[in-house]
Amino acid sequence: MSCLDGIWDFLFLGDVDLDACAPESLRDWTKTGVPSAFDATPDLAGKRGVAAYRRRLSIPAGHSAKLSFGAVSMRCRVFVDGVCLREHACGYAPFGLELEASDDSERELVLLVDNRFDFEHTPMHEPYFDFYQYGGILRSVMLQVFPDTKPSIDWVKVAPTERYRDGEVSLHIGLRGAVSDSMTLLIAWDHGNEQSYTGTIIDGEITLTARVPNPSLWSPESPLLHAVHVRIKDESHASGSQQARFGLRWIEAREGALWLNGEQLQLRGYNRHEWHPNFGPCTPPLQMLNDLQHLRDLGCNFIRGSHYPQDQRFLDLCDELGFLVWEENLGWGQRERTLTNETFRAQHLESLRAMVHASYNHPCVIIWGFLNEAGSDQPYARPIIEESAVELRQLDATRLVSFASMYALTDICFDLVDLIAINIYPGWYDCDDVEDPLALIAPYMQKCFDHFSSDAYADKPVIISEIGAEGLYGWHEPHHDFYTEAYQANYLRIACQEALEHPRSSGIALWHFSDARTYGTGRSIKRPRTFNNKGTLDEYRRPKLAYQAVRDVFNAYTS
Ligand code: ADA
Repeated sequence: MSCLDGIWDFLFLGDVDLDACAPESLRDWTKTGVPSAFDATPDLAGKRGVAAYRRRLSIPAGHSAKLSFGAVSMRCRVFVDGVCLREHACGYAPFGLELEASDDSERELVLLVDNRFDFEHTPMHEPYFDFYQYGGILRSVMLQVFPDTKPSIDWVKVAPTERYRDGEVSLHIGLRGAVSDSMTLLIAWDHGNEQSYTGTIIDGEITLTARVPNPSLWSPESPLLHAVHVRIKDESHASGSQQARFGLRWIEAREGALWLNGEQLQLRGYNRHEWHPNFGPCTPPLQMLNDLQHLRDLGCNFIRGSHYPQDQRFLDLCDELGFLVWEENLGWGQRERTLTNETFRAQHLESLRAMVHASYNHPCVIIWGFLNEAGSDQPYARPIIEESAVELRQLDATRLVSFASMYALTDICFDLVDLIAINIYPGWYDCDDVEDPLALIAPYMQKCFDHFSSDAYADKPVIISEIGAEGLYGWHEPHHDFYTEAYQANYLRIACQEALEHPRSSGIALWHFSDARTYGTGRSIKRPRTFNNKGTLDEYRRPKLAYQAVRDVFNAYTS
């Protein structure tokens, strides 16, 4: 597998018809970096339209190949040697493209990428979301070359079973090329000796139950990882073999609590947007690592990856450093028009499948989420929420399924998921005539937890999946009123204390890790600076007063 990230040819075409645009007619190319958001660069900041990306591909003649795109936003058409081979919509979902063998070893790859809002083609993206949606090749592009006709291994997925303590895993191996009914595979665990396994092929896939020798459990305190290498017996070519990294751990929701490896789990963490002013949504790995170091220092063990599938490099770091992750599909406040739209439903399900396929092996991911703050207090939302939960459980029965609700007390869909997750903002929104809004936090949280103490919800764990207040970096004044760092610090201190003390609570994810850009025009929420300023750190990761407040409370709960 090779990574195609680097400097590519680039051209911004602006307001042209994506479907009518032909790569061979394009002239006057310039350069850009991949991955990147073109509208996060100074030249094209805030621009919407079509951009073209181009580079050469070297694929040995007679070999087939697969291109994998981590994320291309929002809608794109992918051309190889002038022929459009793939269209894709939903900017954050990974997708792939098969390339047939050719006599020519040099090929040309062109992507036309459109970042204009267009409900007909890209109903998953809407301009009213509270985070800026960018355009471009946002994540890594990978190339895998395969021998053309010979059988080879496409992908390997590993899931711990209930006997994870003994090292038992179920291994799913996707095959390609000329495959028969069964096949013998050579499997090496943790770079040890190869063992032979024979499996039946069903729908191009072999599923085996196997045992990892010398198993070590993965946990936030001890994030030990295992590796598996799989190749087809009697096939010498290295290109058709695959390896995967995974962890042995077990997540459960029962008796109203969360359990990791059989021990009760309390989540302490943050929601995090993948965003930095210099890079937009394409933060480099070192920035990701810096963020995780802050989160570790804050005493966190949990990150809700809001509000779209995560960068694989970020999940790799979470695996290595021992953070638990909620990964969710793109969604923000959808209502009836969108949730009942057929294109939306199809893209939403396709992107759920892509997210699970891409992130399946990460032990850090314990929860699959979807449709943040959809209209889940209304009957029209039930079908898509049910459909999403069913689909996710079919794709992966080893993780929990949930959505973050803004209707703590009136939601009608909590029965459909494993974990109740509520986004609440007492003391921030809807408190116009209140003299001391901070005094609203504890009673409202109590009311929510009481609500979930009834028999109807008894078995389901409850977390606060969002809570927070805006604090403008550097804004101090004696009233300690809204938008001051002091108000935010007091707010978060109370919220953390209440959530971690209450017996009905399985944890809290604060809104938000660092300030992030939103919109200033149109149907947007008009926020100061056009930023969501609820970060505990500002956009350059400068800590606000809240940092120490949260750190004090969270660290008092670390074991
Ligand atoms: C919602 C939403 C977040 C953010 C937050 C806020 O809960 O899920 O994305 O917009 O509100 O700051 O109001």
